[in-house]
Amino acid sequence: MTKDDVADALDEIGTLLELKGENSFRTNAYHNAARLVQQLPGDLKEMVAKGELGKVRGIGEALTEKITTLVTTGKLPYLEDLRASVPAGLVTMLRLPGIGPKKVKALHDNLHIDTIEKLKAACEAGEVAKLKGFGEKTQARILEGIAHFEKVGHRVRIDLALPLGTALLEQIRTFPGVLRSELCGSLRRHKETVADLDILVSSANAQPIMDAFVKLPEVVQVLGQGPTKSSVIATLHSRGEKVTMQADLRVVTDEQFPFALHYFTGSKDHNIRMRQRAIDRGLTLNEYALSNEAKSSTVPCKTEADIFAALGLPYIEPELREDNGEIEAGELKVLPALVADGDIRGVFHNHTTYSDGNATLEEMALAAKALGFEYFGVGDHSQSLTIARGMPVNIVRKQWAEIDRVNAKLSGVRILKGIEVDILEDGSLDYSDELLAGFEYVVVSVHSLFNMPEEDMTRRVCKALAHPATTMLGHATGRLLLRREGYKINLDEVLKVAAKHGKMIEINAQPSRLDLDWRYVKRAKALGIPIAINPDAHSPGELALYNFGVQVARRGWLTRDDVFNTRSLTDVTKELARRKEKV
Ligand code: DGT
Ligand code: CA
Ligand code: CA
Ligand code: ZN
Repeated sequence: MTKDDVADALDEIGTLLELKGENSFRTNAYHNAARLVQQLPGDLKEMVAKGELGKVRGIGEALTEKITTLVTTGKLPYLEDLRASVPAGLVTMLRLPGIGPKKVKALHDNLHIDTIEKLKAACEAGEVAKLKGFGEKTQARILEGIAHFEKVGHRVRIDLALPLGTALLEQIRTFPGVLRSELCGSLRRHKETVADLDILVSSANAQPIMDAFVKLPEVVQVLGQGPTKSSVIATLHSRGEKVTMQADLRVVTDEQFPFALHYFTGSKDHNIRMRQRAIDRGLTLNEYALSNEAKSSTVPCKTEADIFAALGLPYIEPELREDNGEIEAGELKVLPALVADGDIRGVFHNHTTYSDGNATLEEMALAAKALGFEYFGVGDHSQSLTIARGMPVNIVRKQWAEIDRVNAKLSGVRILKGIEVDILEDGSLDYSDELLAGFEYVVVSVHSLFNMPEEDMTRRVCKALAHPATTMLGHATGRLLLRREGYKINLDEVLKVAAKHGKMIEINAQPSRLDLDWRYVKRAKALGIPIAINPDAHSPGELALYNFGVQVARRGWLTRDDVFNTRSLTDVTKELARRKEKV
C-alpha cells in the first residue's frame, strides 16, 4: 500500500460517513488525515513499524489503528463493512459535478433517490429544485452534469485504463489453474477511450479464480459474482490520476477460449459481420464455438487465426475490427501489415526548456537515444505563444547554436532543428519566411481562438498548411479527449489541401489528444498523405508516449511505409532537405 492508496481509503471512509450523515467533525478528521498521510515525509511502512504515526498531529488513536491495519494487511474490514452499508448508486452520484455527499444524502433522505436515472427523473419533474438548499439553478446544473455523464459515461482514456487492466491481468495470471488469459474489448482494440475492462481467462476450474479475483487489492466493490463471470469496480493510481473502472472477468474452458477471445474483443459491429459470414457458410459462431448445427458438429479452433481461417479470412488484427472494411480487405487479401512500435526511429514534435518543456535539449536527446531513436526533433513554441514561453527570434538563434554544440558532442542520436510554429488568426505563420527557412522542418499548430466559425478555421489552417515552409500539421483539431471538443474544422478539406501540397499530418501521441483521429488517418492514407507520429513530449518520460500514437496509426490502417518517422535518419534528413529545396 502506497501513501496514495492509504489516503484514498481514508478519504473514502470520510465520504461514506458523510453519506451516512455522520457529523462533519468526524468526517473531516478522515479527509484531513488523508492529506496528512500524503504529505508525510519518509516511508509510511517504516513509520508504522516504528510506531511514529501517533506522534503526527491530526492522527489520533483510531486513525493510527486503521492506517496500521491498512499498511500491514493491505485491507481494512471497517471500510469494507462501510461500503456494504451504502447503496452503490449514491457513490456513483458523487461523480456528477457540483454534487457532494451532503446533497446526495439530502436527495436520498427526502426523495429516495439512489441512482442517476432516478435523479434525472426527479430533476425533470422539478422535484429537486423544491428541496431545501437546491433551487432551480442547482437543478439545472445537475441536469447538465447528467447530460455530460451520459455522453462520455464512465469512459476512461486508454493510457489510464491500460495500467489498471494490466495490473489486474498480471495478478490473475499468477492464480493457480489459469491456462490462457487476455484483456479483451475496446482496450485490446486500442481504442482511444475505454468504458469497461473485459478480462478473459481459460481454466478447468472457474470457482477459485472468481474467488481470488474479487479479493484483489484494486477491487473496491463487487457488483456481481457468478460461477463464470464476476463484475467489480477496481481502482488504481496511475500517471498522477486515480482511475476507477468496472472490470468484468469471464472464465471459459480452454477449447472455448479462442471463440470467447474473438467475441469479447469485438467490436460488436465486427462480430455481427463475422456471425453473418458463418451463417452464410451454414455455420453458427458465438462466444463458445463455431458449429455446424445441421451435422451437430463443431469446427475445432485453437486460436483466433483458426476461426478467421475457417471463415475464409486471414488473421485480422484487433485494431482493425471495427467493421470499417477489414472483412472486405481480408477477403481480397489486401489487409495492411500494420506499423509497430519497433518501426519508429525518431520523433519530430517535442518541447524543451527553450519553451514549456521541463528538460534540456541534451537531456531530451539522450532520452530519445535510450528509446532507440536515431533522431530527436525539437518543436518548441513560437514567439506569440507567450503563455507557453514561445521563443523570440534571438532565442531561436541561441537554440540553433546549442543544437549544433550538443550534436557535435553526442553520438548515436541527432537533434533536428524543428519548430512548432503558431498558426495566427489569419492563417499566417508566427515567424518571418526568412527565419522559417532556417529550420529543418516546420510543424504548424493552432493554439488560439478555438471558437472561430468552422469555415474560418478551415481557411486558417489550410492557408498555413499550404505555406511553402510548412512540413506538417500538428494536433489537427485541438481536442482534449473527454474534456474538450476540438475546434470546428472541415477535416476533409484539410486533408485535400495537405494532399495537394504534399504536406504531412501528425498523429499527436499525447493520450489526451490522439489527434488526427484514427477515422481520418485512414482517409489521409487513401490520399497518400504521409503521417508523422509525435509524442509532443514536454519531459523525457513523455517520449515513450509515442506508442499510443502507433496504436492510432494501426487503427488507421497504416503500414510502416505510411509513417514518415519509420525512416532512417539519413532518409529523413534527405527528404526534409529535398522539401526545402522545392521552396
Ligand atoms: P467499451 O467497453 O464501450 O469501451 O467497448 P467494448 O467494445 O469493450 O464493449 P463492451 O465492453 O460492451 O463489450 C465487449 C465486447 O463484447 C464487444 O466489443 C463485443 C462483444 N459484445 C458485447 N455485446 C454484444 C452484442 O450484443 N453482440 C455482439 N455480437 N457482440 C457483443
Ligand atoms: Ca469494454
Ligand atoms: Ca464489458
Ligand atoms: Zn501544440
